[in-house]
Amino acid sequence: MESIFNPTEEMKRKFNITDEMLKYADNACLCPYCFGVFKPFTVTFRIAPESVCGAMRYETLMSEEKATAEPYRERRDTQYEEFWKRFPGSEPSDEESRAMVKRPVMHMLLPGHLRGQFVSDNEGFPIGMVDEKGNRSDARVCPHCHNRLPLNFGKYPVKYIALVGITSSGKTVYLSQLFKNLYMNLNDIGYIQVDGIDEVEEFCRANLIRKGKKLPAGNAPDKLTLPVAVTIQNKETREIHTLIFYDIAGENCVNSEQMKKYGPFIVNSDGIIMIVDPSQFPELLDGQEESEEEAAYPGKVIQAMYRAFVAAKSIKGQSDVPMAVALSKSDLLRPYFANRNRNSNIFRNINYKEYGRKGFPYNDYLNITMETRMLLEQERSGKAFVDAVKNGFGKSDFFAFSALNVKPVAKKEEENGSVYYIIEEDPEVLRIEEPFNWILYQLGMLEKVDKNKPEEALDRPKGRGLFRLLKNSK
Ligand SMILES: Nc1nc2c(ncn2[C@@H]2O[C@H](COP(=O)(O)OP(=O)(O)OP(=O)(O)O)[C@@H](O)[C@H]2O)c(=O)[nH]1
Ligand SMILES: [Mg+2]
Ligand SMILES: [Zn+2]
Repeated sequence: MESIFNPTEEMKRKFNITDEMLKYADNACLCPYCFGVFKPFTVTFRIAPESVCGAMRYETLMSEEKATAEPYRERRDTQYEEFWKRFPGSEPSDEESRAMVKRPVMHMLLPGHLRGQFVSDNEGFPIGMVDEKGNRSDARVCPHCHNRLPLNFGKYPVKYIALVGITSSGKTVYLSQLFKNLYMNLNDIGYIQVDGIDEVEEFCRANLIRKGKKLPAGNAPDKLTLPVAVTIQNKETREIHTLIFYDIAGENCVNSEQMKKYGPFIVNSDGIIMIVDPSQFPELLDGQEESEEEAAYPGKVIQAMYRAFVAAKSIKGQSDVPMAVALSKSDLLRPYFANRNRNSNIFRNINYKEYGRKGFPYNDYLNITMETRMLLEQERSGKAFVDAVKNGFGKSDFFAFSALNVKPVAKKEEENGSVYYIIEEDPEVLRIEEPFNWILYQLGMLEKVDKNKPEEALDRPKGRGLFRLLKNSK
């Protein structure tokens, strides 16, 4: 299979591999589901629906015809089933996905498998194939777990971002609101979304945040929420990245048995947004929150993260994966501040107009990170938490946001008495984009900008070669 990266003229003809396509040949791809490694030419495809020989039709065929039809025969996909067996009830169950799974998987270049020719997009990236019956399929699947890959997956560098935090800390509400506002936020920082708009819409639809509607129910601990892929472009440097977001159920962030299963989604992350609930620091709520259960000790998640990153990867002492520690539900902190500092930045959104150019709003970040950290450090438990974060994660910082800016009201389901929450006013967001912007900044995808120096942008932490070249040539 290796030879394909240096294919003979005959192979190029046979598989329709153009020289233009070969520039993508060495892009390393890490499956967003199973984290198996592959490359754009070793990816597999589900054959086109028109090529599939249905089970009933197959039975009617003569034996010689059966031999020819066999590779195209509808079948069970054991590799796919094996993957989803680990996450009961999480398998995509819509009709389209169920039908798709029956279509045989085609390893284009492996001997003994179906053959076809690659089809590329207008830049030469192989996005599909045409089989020997002449039918085209764009359904690219991971060669290891056979899950459908996001559009263009592997064409651009991929960054994985996991959301972690205890149950009910606000991860799903956060992600839904972040996505809803993504388009505008990206514009504020000089980016544009080029792919994944449907995926983002689907997540927002499935986790609807609207006045008078039920807020999303908590994620079931055993469920794997499907990763959401978003492709974004920096308008200045033209660099494109695919981001993969994971919304991990709270229980799976603290329970060590579950961590074995969900650990890979965390360990393979390039950035972590760790959401902490103010109820984990009761002193911040000035006694207003009448929580029925004791919130998990805040150090519990950080301990689990430490085990996942530092201990599992045998790094001595510290992980350098950027971790944005974000205090959620900041609207609940209003009473606390009303008695102390009325002028906190926590309740003010970033004013991007104050910055002469687009990038990572650095002054805002300095203020908020200092304020949040001081807030947490006021009590001994918060101080211990901040120290634990800093001890395990060299690149970590503190943020505060509200994804609703209204207090949800608890209601009881008439039939079974189970509790759900609704909001009775239109939701607003407060600084939700900041932890996300900070991750982009840490990953070298965003340059910091200063309020006072609009002309001159400061250096990014990890300046990319291309970016430096562009800057120096100005
Ligand atoms: N006051 C306030 N409450 C919020 C906010 N965001 C979420 N909540 C409340 O917190 C609850 C839990 O939020 P989720 O986003 O479902 O929590 P989660 O972290 O995804 O929880 P699991 O899926 O169980 O891990 C919501 O139902 C709301 O009642 C906020 O910004 N302000
Ligand atoms: Mg959730
Ligand atoms: Zn896979």
